[in-house]
Amino acid sequence: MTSKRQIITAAHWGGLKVTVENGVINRSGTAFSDEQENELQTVVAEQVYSPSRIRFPTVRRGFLEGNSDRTLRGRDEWIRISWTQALDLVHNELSRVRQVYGAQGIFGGSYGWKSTGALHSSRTLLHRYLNLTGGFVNSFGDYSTAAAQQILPYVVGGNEVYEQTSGWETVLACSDIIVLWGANPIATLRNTWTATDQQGITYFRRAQQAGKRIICIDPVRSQSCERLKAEWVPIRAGADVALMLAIAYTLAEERLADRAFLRTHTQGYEIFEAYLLGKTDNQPKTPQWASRICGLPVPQIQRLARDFSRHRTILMAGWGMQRRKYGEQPAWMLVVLAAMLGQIGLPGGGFSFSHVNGNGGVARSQIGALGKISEKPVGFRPEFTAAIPVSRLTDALLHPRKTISFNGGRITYPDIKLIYWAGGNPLSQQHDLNLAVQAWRQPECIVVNEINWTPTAKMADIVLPVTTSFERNDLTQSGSFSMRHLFPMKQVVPPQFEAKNDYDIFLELAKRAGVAERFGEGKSELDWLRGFYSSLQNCGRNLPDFDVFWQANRPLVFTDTEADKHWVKYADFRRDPQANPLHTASGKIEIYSETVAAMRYADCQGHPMWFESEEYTERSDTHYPLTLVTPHSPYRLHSQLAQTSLRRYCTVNGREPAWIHPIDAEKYEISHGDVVLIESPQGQALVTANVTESVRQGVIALYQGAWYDPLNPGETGKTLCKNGCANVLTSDESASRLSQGNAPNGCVVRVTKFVGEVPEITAFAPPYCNRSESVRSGMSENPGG
Ligand SMILES: Nc1nc2c(c(=O)[nH]1)N[C@H]1C(S)=C(S)[C@@H](COP(=O)(O)OP(=O)(O)OC[C@H]3O[C@@H](n4cnc5c(=O)[nH]c(N)nc54)[C@H](O)[C@@H]3O)O[C@H]1N2
Ligand SMILES: Nc1nc2c(c(=O)[nH]1)N[C@H]1C(S)=C(S)[C@@H](COP(=O)(O)OP(=O)(O)OC[C@H]3O[C@@H](n4cnc5c(=O)[nH]c(N)nc54)[C@H](O)[C@@H]3O)O[C@H]1N2
Ligand SMILES: [Mo]
Repeated sequence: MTSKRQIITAAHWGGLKVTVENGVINRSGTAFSDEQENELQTVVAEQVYSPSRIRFPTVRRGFLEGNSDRTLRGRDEWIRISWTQALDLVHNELSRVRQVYGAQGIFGGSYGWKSTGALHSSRTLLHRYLNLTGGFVNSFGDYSTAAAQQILPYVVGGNEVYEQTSGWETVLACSDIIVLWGANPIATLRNTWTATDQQGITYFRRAQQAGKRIICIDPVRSQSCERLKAEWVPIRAGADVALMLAIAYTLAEERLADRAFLRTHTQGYEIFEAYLLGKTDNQPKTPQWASRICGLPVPQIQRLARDFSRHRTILMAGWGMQRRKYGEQPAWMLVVLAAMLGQIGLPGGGFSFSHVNGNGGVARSQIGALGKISEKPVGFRPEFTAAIPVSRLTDALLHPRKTISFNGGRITYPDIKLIYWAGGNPLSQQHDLNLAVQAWRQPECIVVNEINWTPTAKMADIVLPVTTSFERNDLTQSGSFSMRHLFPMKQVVPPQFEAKNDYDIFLELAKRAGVAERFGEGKSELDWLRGFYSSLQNCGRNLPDFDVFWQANRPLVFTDTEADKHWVKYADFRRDPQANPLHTASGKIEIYSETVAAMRYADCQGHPMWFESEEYTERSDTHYPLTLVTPHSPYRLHSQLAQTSLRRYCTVNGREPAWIHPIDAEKYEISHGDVVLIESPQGQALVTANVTESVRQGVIALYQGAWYDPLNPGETGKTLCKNGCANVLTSDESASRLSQGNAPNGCVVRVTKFVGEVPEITAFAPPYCNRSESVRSGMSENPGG
C-alpha cells in the first residue's frame, strides 16, 4: 500500500506544501493556491537528497594528526569520525582555546542566512552555547545594508532599511511615479528573513496594472524592469550620487525645489546648496557635469527632475547601490533629493528603503511577535562580550590587535584563534576570497556546522553535518512586517544520513561543558515550540490550542488593519515637526549633520557628496576598463539552492553567465556562450558570456551566490574560480570609516575569451572522505545507518 501525505512547512522563500510518498519527498510548492509563482519553492526534495550533503562528521587529517601546516586547509584529506569523537574534539578545542587565549580568541560571529525558524536558529544557538561557556567575539551589522543602516539614523533618526514604510494602499492611491532606484523587487521579495508572503510582489503588479509610471534606474535591465514594463534608465554603476546631485541642481536652478519644506523640516540645506552650486569646490553639479559621469544624456536628467517634482513621486531605494565604496552617500543623497522634492510625509510621495526588500509597506497583522530561542537564558549575563563589524573579519584575522575607526569611535580587533560558523557561507559570500583564504589560515581551529559541502565547510577543520529545516519541527511567521501567517514547520522526513539538528549539537556540547541544564532548560523540541506559541496567545488573541494548531497542519492566517494599510510615514512630522520631531540631533531631516562632520572622516563628511571611486579615475585604464556589479539572483538565495536544478535558470551552457553589452563583447572579441575569463586586481573567475542589451555598456553583471570553486584549493594567489564566484573579484576595502561596510559592488574588471582546456566545475562535489580506524572497526558501511 502506498502512503501519501502533504505536510505544511516554510522557508525564506515562503510557505510550502511538501508531498511525501512512501516516506520520500516527491513534490513541493506553495502552501497557497493564489500566490505568485516562486520557483525556489519547488526544490525541497533536491535540497534534502542533494549529493552535496554532508553525510557524517568529518575532520581534516592534518588537524587530527596535529600537523601545524594550516595551508593544508581546503586541500587536505578528510577523515570520517563518529559523533562522539567529533563532539569530544570540538569540546576539547573550545576548552583549550578558551583556557589559553580567553573568550577573545573565539570568533562566533557566524553571520548568515541560516534557515528560518524560532527554535532551530543556528547562529542564535551557537551564541547561546558560547555565552554559557564564557563568551565570544561576535560580529555586528550585516552584509545587506551596512552603509545605509549606519548613516540614515543621523539623517532621519531611524535606519529605514528594517523599518516599516508607507502603506502600499497609499502608493496605489496617490503615487504617479514609482522610481525603483537600484532595486529589483520582483526578485528580492521572493525571500525574507522569516518566510516571504510575497505581498509586495502582488502590490508591484497592481501598481503596474493601475498604469503607474515605473522607472528603473539601474545599470542592469532587471527582471523587475522587464516584468513591470518599466522605463529603464541605464545608469553607469556607482554613479547614482552624481545623477541625484544633477537632479537636485536642476530643482534648485529651475526653482522646483520645495523651499518651504526645506526651511521648516530640514537642517543644513544652505551648506549643502553651496556644494551643489559649486560655491565650495568650483564644480556646480550640473546635468552636464553628471552626464559625463553617469552616462545619461543631459535632457534625460533634466526631464527626471521636472517629472519628479511635478508629479507625486516615490523614490524606492534598493540596497545594491549602497553595498559599495562610499555607500553612505547614495542613501543619504536619496533622502536629500526627496526632501527637495518636498513630498516626504505626503501619501504616495517621498522615499523608502523597505518597499523593495522585506515586503515593507504591507500592513502588519495584529498577531504580535512569536517567541524564539534567545542568545542567553533569561537573566544570564555573559562574562565577555566584544564584536567587530561583520565585513572586517578578513582584516581582523590578518591584523590582530589593529585599531580601526568606526562611526565616530574606535574598535580594536581581537586575536582570533578559533572560528565557529553555523548558518553562513562566508567563503563564497564574503568579498575578496583570495584574501579571505589567506586570512582563514590564521586561526588554529575552524569548526563549521553545515548541511552541504559548501566552500566554507571545505575550508574548515571539523565539519558537523546538520539537518535541513525539513528534518525537524519549528515555527515561523511570514512577511518581515506583515506577520500575516504563522506556519507550523512540520518535520517532513527524518534526519538524513547522520545529520543532527544544530540544537542537539550545541546541547551535546553544553553537556560536555556542564551547562546543558541552562542551555536546554529541560525542554523537548515541542516544549519549546509550545512556549513560543503561547507568547502569541498571551497577546489576547483567540488562537487555537497549540496541539490543535499543530495537528491541523495548516498555517494560521491573520488579517491586517485598515489603518496600517493607509499609514503614511512621516505624515505626523510633516504636519507638525515641533510636536513630532525625528530622532535626529536637530529633530529635523539632517541634510547636513554636525555629528557626522565632527567625525572628520574624509570618506564620509557632513553632507552627501560625490566621491570619485576607482572606476571613475585614471586607474580604470585599459587594464581594467569595465565595472562589475553583483546583483542577487532571482533563482537562488545567495549561495543557497545553487546546487539544485534551479541552475537551469541561472546558467548559460552550464556556467554562471556574465552579462556583457554587445558593443563591449565585440570590442573584446567575445560571442554569446563563450567561456570567458573575468579578471580584477583581486582575482579571476570563469564564466560564460551572456551578450545582452540588458546591461549598460561598460558594466559587467555577475550574480552573487556561485559557490567558490578554486582551481587550486587552499592557494592564496589569484587561483582561478572555476564556477564564476563573483567574490574572487571583489575588494576588501570598506565603504567608509563611518560604517566599515562591505563594498562588493563596483570593482574594476577586464574580460577575455578563455583559451585552453576549460576546467570542470567541482564546486558541488563533496570531497573524498577516508575513514578513521575507529570507524572502520565499529560502524556500518552505510552512511545512513
Ligand atoms: N559580491 C557580493 N557578495 C555578497 C552580496 C552581494 O550583493 N554581492 N550580498 C551580501 C549579502 S546582502 C548577504 S546577506 C550575504 C549572504 O551570505 P550568507 O548568509 O553567508 O549566504 P547563504 O548562501 O545564504 O549561506 C547560508 C548558509 O547556511 C546554511 N544553512 C541553512 N540552514 C542552516 C541550518 O539550519 N544550520 C546550519 N548550520 N546551516 C544552515 C546553508 O546551507 C548556507 O550554506 O552575502 C553577501 N555577499
Ligand atoms: N531572489 C533573491 N531574493 C533575495 C536575495 C537573494 O539572494 N535572491 N537576497 C536577500 C538579501 S539578504 C538582500 S540583502 C536583498 C538584496 O537586495 P538588493 O541589495 O536591493 O539587491 P541587489 O540585487 O544587490 O541590487 C538591486 C539592484 O541594484 C542594481 N545595482 C547594483 N549596483 C548599482 C548601482 O551602483 N546603481 C544602481 N542604480 N543600481 C545598482 C542591481 O543591478 C540590481 O538590479 O535581497 C533579498 N532577497
Ligand atoms: Mo543581505
